[in-house]
Amino acid sequence: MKLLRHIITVVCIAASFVANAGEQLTANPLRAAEPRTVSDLGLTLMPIPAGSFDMGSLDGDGDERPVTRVTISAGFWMGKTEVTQGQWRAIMGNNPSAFKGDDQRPVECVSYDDALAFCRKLTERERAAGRLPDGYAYALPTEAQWEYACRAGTTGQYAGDLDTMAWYRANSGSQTHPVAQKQANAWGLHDMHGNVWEWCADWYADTLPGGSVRDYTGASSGSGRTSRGGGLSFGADACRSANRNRSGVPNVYGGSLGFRLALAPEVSR
Ligand SMILES: [Ca+2]
Ligand SMILES: [Ca+2]
Repeated sequence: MKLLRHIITVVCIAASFVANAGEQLTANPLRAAEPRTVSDLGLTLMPIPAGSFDMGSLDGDGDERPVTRVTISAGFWMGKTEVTQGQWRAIMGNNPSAFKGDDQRPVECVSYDDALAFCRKLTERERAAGRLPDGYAYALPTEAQWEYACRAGTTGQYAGDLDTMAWYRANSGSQTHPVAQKQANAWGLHDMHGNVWEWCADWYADTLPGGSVRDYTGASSGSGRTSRGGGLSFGADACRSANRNRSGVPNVYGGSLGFRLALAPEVSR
């Protein structure tokens, strides 16, 4: 009888493992850890695994608290670099940037709405070409996705040595630089610190929510969106992984504000 109970327990555990594995596959069909490319755009996206991290900081600005345990429930892809001027022109047919002269420089002088328009157009194009998995779309990353990807498993102020990784006030010469010249973080992402600030999808919230949150998406409404990572004319403090910035909408833009793509499960906002 004891043996039988033991066998039943083992079978039940095995069955639940198989069920969970199946569930996970359904929820996240793209968990294969391979980069994705859109070759005619020279666009590469790096795989970001599902997982949990501590969002925020105890020694930063007030809006970085309380430190919040965030679970990213589905793997996604994050642009290896900021969207470049060449990529922008290929999709939108113009180049609004202040710092021109090299198509590998990040696009800037784009508002939040401009960035969303780019995401929508690229999504339509790639979907029509059959290159997008069901339920996934190009989007701005949420703040949580952005910070998770920026940290790439690190818990300090930066994901490595700032001068090696970032163009910022101390070394940029007050201009943008072609993307991916500085060292990538552990997940292969360049210029998360510095070069241009990057729009995130969320409405800016004055504080983090605290506790444990699954797939945090910011405030439900507001008067500004968030941008992250610091930029060419800003100091080291602005470039910290946890630093948050409120940027106005819909028509705020500037020579130090650009964006990077996420390819993630589609959400309605
Ligand atoms: Ca950046
Ligand atoms: Ca701040």
